[in-house]
Amino acid sequence: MRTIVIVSLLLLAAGLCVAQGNLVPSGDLEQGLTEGWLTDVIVGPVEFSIDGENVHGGTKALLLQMGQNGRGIVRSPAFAVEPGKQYRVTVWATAEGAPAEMVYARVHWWAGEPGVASSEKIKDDTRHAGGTFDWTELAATVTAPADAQMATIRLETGGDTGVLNTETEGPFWVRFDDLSVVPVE
Ligand SMILES: [Ca+2]
Repeated sequence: MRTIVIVSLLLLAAGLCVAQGNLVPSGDLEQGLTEGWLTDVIVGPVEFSIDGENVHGGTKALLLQMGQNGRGIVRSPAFAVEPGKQYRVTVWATAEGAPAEMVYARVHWWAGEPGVASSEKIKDDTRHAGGTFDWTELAATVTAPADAQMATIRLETGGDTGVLNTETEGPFWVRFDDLSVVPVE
């Protein structure tokens, strides 16, 4: 009887290990931009804040407020990935006056810990959104390249150098919440 109980507990533990949770630390933004999160102004002005007025889940969301033609990114802490493995990336966003197709999340794959000595690899985007829209799920299923060891997720309002000359009619804001990266089993 004892053997059966132990085997059952081991199977339960194995099942819990397989069902991994969100790989992004503080992806729900309830603790704000904790250690490892970075903000970057691509074209200013951009103000980054944690906002409790309009959220998708919990009581906090990330707010980016851009001046006309502004562009900003917020980068998640790095997390380990397995080469060749598929991951489901989702984030919720809402915006007012954003440029077309400029609101999305982007995966950066790294051959090591992100930094000066590491190499940045293929980039994959979630679905893009733009204009004025209520909370919308932006998602994609992505595959880690053969030499990827780590990944970061960038929440963007158009951080690509190729789109910097896109003009907006005026200031605009974008909120992000509930960023999640989960291995596809
Ligand atoms: Ca939240």
